[in-house]
Amino acid sequence: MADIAVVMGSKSDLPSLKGAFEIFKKFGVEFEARVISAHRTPDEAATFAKEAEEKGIKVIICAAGMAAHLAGVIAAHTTLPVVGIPMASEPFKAFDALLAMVQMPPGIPVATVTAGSAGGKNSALLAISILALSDKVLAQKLKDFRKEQSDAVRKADASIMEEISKL
Ligand code: RP5
Repeated sequence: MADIAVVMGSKSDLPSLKGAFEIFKKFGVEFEARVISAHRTPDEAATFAKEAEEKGIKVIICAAGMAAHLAGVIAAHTTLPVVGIPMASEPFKAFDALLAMVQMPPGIPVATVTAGSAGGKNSALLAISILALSDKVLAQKLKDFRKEQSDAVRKADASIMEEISKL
């Protein structure tokens, strides 16, 4: 049973989500991925959101670009936490999608992360931190992950002068 659902507005959004799926695999979190469009398949968007909680999903991540209504529409039909990732498109890059996601009217929140692949990775970590509130094993894995990151920076710090001397 999936704890986390990742919904993308188009299959063209998939490359930006690679980091999210890598994080889920690293943490051993069950997820499901769907392609559902707020505009092209609006009935599926509403049905998915209405049924998600009963299916056992705890967090929904939505990736969409352009007039990015997907996360807001999903959030309108469920009280589960919804995380939005703005996707880049022409001509405004991800700025249009960012505003569409972050500017939700009060009462229907969407936790919006940054655009693109960094947003994909952070959406996964944010969703896992929500699950970790009631899962001690996941909470420890998050702490271990942070330590791994810190150790990598310390390692880079220890060798940076030597690297520069070789330039
Ligand atoms: C949005 O429009 C999708 O999320 C995608 O980011 C963007 C373009 O979709 P495609 O034309 O590539 O299907 O709905």
